[in-house]
Amino acid sequence: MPRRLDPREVRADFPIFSDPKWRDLIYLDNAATTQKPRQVIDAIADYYARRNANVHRGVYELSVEATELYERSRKRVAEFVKARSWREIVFTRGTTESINLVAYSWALRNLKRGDRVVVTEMEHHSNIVPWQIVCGLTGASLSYIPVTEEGYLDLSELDRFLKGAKLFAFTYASNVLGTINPVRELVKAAREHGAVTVIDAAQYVPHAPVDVSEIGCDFLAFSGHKMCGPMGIGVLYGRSELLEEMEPFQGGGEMIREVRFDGSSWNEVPWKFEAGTPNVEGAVGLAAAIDYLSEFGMEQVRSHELKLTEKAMELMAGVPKLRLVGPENPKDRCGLISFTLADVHPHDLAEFLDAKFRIAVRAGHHCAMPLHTKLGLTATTRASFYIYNTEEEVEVLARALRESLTYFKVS
Ligand code: C6P
Repeated sequence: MPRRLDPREVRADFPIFSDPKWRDLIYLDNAATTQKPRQVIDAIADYYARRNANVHRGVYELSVEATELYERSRKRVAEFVKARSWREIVFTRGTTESINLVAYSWALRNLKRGDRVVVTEMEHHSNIVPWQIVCGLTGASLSYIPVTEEGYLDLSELDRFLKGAKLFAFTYASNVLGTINPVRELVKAAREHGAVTVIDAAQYVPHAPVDVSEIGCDFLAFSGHKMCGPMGIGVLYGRSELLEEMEPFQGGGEMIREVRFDGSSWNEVPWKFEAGTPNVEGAVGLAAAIDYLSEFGMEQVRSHELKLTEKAMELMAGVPKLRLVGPENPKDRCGLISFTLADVHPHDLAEFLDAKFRIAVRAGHHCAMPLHTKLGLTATTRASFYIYNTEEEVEVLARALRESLTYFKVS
């Protein structure tokens, strides 16, 4: 039986919410990074206190145990996203590095002048800039599937976009619009056109069940720190056949089988892509985060966030001069809401919410400048939810937004 997700009980697991300085904090910046439960903090402390050694190197017991712990974490991640094998899981520093790994190890070697890469207009910079760089180096071109006014991908010309495309990279859920994309449909279309698929799942894996084998994508990237895990650890899921044929991303220790003065050969997958001493602490912390989230089950995580999103959208619709961006139907969103309030600058609004109500939200372009340009905005304010957020916090947010109108003298 999964543990019941009662946000008040969940909060007790997160030391930051009982810290005297932050006890009254309303933390609504979970799309940027989530807070960490004691279970994750303890797992990391335990690793350093009792199990720390370099991995894959020592023959002594402590190093063997550290290696087992690191590799067990990989298996836990594989299970969590339903990969066919733990060999399909590469540890990286985060979503950004995972996408760059595909850009440099796959795209740079497989693209040539005249080839086409397709992304969408709702991508985070991490899923645009690596492709711009690789297209610049190879002479391939980059095209963008448009976003509709309602905040969905305009798929009316999907076939035209994908005709002759070599690679299709898209986000599972937008970090600005909240839109959850129809990934199965997108992967199916890409496959019909022979394009390799890369899914940026930074805003989805932390919030709902994911089954990479069923989705059928070639690559999928996410970050540990957005799902109760530590910073500096992320994951690239890659289909075995592709990882096998790819060249390494970086060179150094760990990723080699043999090094000679006249050349080197590579280690097996996935270690071929993990040059240097890996982030063992991060992998251990991520596995602890997965264990923690699994106590509730990702279905429950999703339904809790959906409930908060529905309530927030309903209450925010009643705030004059507040404009939500993204789909009107909360079911089409992950648990985040970006908005503008009259012509109040999002940074001023975020500062006011923090100073007066202790509400932490993000303001700015959220590393999605092209999307903001498309929306005709320079910045938005964003509230994003997680398992420890309550309906009362959503009510305070709505009340605070109403008071902002008076404070900023919006008429
Ligand atoms: N978005 C946000 O506040 P990293 O930094 O590598 O862990 O994740 C990058 C990234 C990639 N894709 C999407 C959809 C993302 O949302 C993010 C991170 C944070 O929206 C920080 S900019």
